[in-house]
Amino acid sequence: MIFVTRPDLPELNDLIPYLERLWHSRVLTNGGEFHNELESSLCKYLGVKHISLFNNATTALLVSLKALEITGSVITTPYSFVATSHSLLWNGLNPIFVDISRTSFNIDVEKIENAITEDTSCILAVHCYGEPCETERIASIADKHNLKVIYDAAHAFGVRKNDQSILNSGDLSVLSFHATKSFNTFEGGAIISHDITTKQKVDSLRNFGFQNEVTVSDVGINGKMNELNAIIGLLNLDQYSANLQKRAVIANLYNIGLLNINGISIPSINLSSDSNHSYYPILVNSSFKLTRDGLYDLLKKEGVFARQYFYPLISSFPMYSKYKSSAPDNLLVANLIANQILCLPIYPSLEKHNVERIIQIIRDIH
Ligand code: T4K
Repeated sequence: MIFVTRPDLPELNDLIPYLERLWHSRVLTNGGEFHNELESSLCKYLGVKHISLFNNATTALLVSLKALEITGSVITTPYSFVATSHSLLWNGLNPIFVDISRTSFNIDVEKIENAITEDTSCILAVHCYGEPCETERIASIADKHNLKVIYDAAHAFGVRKNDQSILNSGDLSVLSFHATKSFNTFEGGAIISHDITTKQKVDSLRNFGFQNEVTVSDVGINGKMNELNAIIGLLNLDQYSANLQKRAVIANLYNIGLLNINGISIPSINLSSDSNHSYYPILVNSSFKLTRDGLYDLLKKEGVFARQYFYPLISSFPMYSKYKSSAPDNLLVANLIANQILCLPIYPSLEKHNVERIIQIIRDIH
């Protein structure tokens, strides 16, 4: 079986000296040496000021909303992993879904202002598949309406725009280091903040709300990353650039192999030289010989497990469908894309002959 992704792993031999140090120190979590080293290495690698590591991105999303004291309703996208919107409900906030762009699959900036209500306090946008949102335009809307901006950057590790890390946009950004992501710590995540006061608040919320040994100042959570995950992160960071090259080679093979197939379109993120190639989405439209689901099934029969990220839309899950903004006629593009999307396998150890086989299966149908 070829899966949509396979995690990058460090060499076992490289892991052993770290494990020996860990066993010797017996500092397993709560801000140990590997955790702190990973925070500073990531700041340097990503080009950001402050990073707070988390046990996963979902907890980091919960904390980001809490840290900015978001209230009322939040403008967001229905085209994401369900954790994006779940973070709102966990904070007692109401999602307002806005349709997405046909080309980037990110929130459609043209439609944000119309969706803002009196109790809107924040925009929670997603850099979907690592494609940067229109951050300048979102910033000017947010300034005009006095809104905070949080970016769910779960897919956007290492992505840069205008020679700057995309993570420097908005008030906070959240990364995921889940096993399926282009940079992984098995499970993990992070919040990027731009000033030390915000980082300290995030760090305290990540640790139950403790200010010091005897003072708890807020309803925090246990969101800490442990030392084992941090070690995996340090080792995976060493090989990230080499792995990115391998992903780019695979994306290029698909880009060439899937060119000019009637009914298959290749979104711009796959063609961008700034992409981190964490996903390889294609759109299967009605001029293709099979439906999207038909192609998914056929690939599966051939041992290729592609994924329909993101179908169904978040807005169609029962806990979200009751919101007014979930109405399909408010989310026409998102519904269209969700029905056509298919993410093909992409990961550094995916062999060339397997990529060629996937391309051939699709070409043969054509
Ligand atoms: N925001 C956005 C925009 C996100 O996409 C996500 C997560 C989050 C927030 C929340 O981040 P975390 O709290 O997870 O840090 C996966 C991931 O679980 C999830 O992290 C990810 N997005 C989402 C898009 O995909 P599944 O249920 O589709 O993954 P799963 O377990 O089916 O794995 C996919 C394939 O990867 C498998 O078929 C085989 C392969 N795989 C997976 C794992 C876990 C492996 O080979 N080894 C592994 O250990 O959700």
